[in-house]
Amino acid sequence: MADVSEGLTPEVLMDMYYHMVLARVLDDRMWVMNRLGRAPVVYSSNGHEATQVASAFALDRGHDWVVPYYRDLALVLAMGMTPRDVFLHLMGRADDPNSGGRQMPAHWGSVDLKILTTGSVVTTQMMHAAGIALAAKLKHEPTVAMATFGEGSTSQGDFHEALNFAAVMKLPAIFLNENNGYAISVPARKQMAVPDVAARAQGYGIPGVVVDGNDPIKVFEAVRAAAARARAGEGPTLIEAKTYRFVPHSSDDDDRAYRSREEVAEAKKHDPLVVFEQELREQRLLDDTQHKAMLDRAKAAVDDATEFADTAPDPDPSTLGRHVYHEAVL
Ligand SMILES: Cc1ncc(C[n+]2csc(CCOP(=O)(O)OP(=O)(O)O)c2C)c(N)n1
Ligand SMILES: [Mg+2]
Repeated sequence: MADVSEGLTPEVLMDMYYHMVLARVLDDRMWVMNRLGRAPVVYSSNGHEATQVASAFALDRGHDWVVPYYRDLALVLAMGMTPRDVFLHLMGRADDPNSGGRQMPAHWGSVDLKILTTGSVVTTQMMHAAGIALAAKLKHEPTVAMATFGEGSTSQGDFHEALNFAAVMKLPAIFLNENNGYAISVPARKQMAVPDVAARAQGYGIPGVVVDGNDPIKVFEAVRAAAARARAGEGPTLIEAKTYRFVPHSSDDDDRAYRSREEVAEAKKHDPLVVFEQELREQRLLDDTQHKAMLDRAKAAVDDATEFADTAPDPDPSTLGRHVYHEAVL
């Protein structure tokens, strides 16, 4: 963090750090709820927080669209979703703003927050982002659409189609790859024959940028530059944020089957929360008292969300067919 970039005031840096801490604390609690049998499945942003929070902060939040995937807890929090919203969704409650308890956990969606609803089929979100960007271009609106996706998802045909279409049409889209090195148990080297996802941008005639996904400043700068390019009518950018997930793929996965504990311990030396905390301390923006206050604030928000969702009502079974069948059928 040699120089503080434009837009990254001390307040913004601290707010970014708070959202990273909040995501981690919330994520840890989701696992507890799963192991208690209170939440069916968990997909974590644990390890991806810098990439997700900084990319959201680099957008015009409330105006630009994000088209996320299941791993994007920290991203949706940074877009404005609350811990209560997340827990209502996790526990499938009637007031879940994502889907009224109808989608499985980690299927985000909010019209108000400009978060497009998440599909389970990976990489379709890239096409959806291209579609939103096309609509923005046709309507002459200064809107940017950002899709996020894992590196394993880049083996899908949708990756090619979305990048090619967006590039040819010069659409205001950002394709942000969260490269954590694994698609469940499959390492990236078995998934693609090039070391960098970003290298593929060349084939579509658009910029491809590799950034340290554990450094929120680097991610912020890359996404902000891509958003400016998109708004200037110059077309999409492919950004590859290299990061790591510290926990299994989901609460149904046992990662000991495919990666060593030593590898995970080594990766944790670059934990984005620790790296950013150290940077903020060096910049004298954070001290022990503030650090504790921030952790306490996050824990209080997560405690409140847990209790709130735990006692919230389930959806009314008579509404089961809503949005699926005509209601009169039931
Ligand atoms: C089209 C499709 N194929 C397979 C799956 C099953 N699946 C769910 S997540 C996943 C791995 C995706 O890995 P990656 O894109 O690297 O994202 P990560 O979970 O590592 O963030 C797979 C294969 C799916 N949901 N959709
Ligand atoms: Mg992956």
